[in-house]
Amino acid sequence: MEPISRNTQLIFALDVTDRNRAISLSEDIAGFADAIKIGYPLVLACGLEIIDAVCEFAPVIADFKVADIPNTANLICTRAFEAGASAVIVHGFTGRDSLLECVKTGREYRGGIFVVTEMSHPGAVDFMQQNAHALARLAAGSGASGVVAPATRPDKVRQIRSIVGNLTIISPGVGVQGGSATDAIRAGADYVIVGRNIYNSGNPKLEAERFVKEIEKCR
Ligand code: NUP
Repeated sequence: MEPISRNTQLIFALDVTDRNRAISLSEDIAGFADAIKIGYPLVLACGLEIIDAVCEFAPVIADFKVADIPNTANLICTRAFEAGASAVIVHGFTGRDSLLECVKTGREYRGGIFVVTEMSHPGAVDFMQQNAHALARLAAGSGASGVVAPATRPDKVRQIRSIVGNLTIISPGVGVQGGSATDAIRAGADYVIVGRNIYNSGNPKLEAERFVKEIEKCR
């Protein structure tokens, strides 16, 4: 089962820390995004309950980049799904046992698990890049729903697509980080993740719509 359904191919990264702003942005962007990604900045500021509040507008992906022993990974994923998340982002570098525990927890909640391969920032070349293909292979054999791959390096998205087959690829790094939404989609991403370019713009709704129209041109 797909944790989110493909329509606009845009995932909105809601990295603000004020509850009212988070809710009003969710309301504004809901019609343009297939999911809203919530991470530590918002959850640490407002509590886990914010997931349930945002779920009212769009499916929520909890970007907790889980990286722990299997038991703790299970406890973290369980909290995220219990709070209403449709999917959780986890790291794969902790190894097969931890990842399989996340996937098992996801199945129990009929939720998705996305595995980080290579991150989008420059520092990803220090350690992650050398292992990105192995992480993609691990994800492909784990039963995870998909992977996270860098829009800042469309060539890597293409390589990761060839490894993961029809697994879902979600791709951050568009806009402020330098990546292009259309390049990432053309390289094989199913969804692009956009945060600052939308929520820091003067008109977030219009900016989200602009991204959706840009992505549409790739179809
Ligand atoms: O490799 C990754 N790069 C990345 O930017 C993996 C991520 N999960 N992210 C997240 O995507 C990052 O934490 C932020 O929430 C979002 C990108 O935001 P922005 O650069 O569009 O503001």
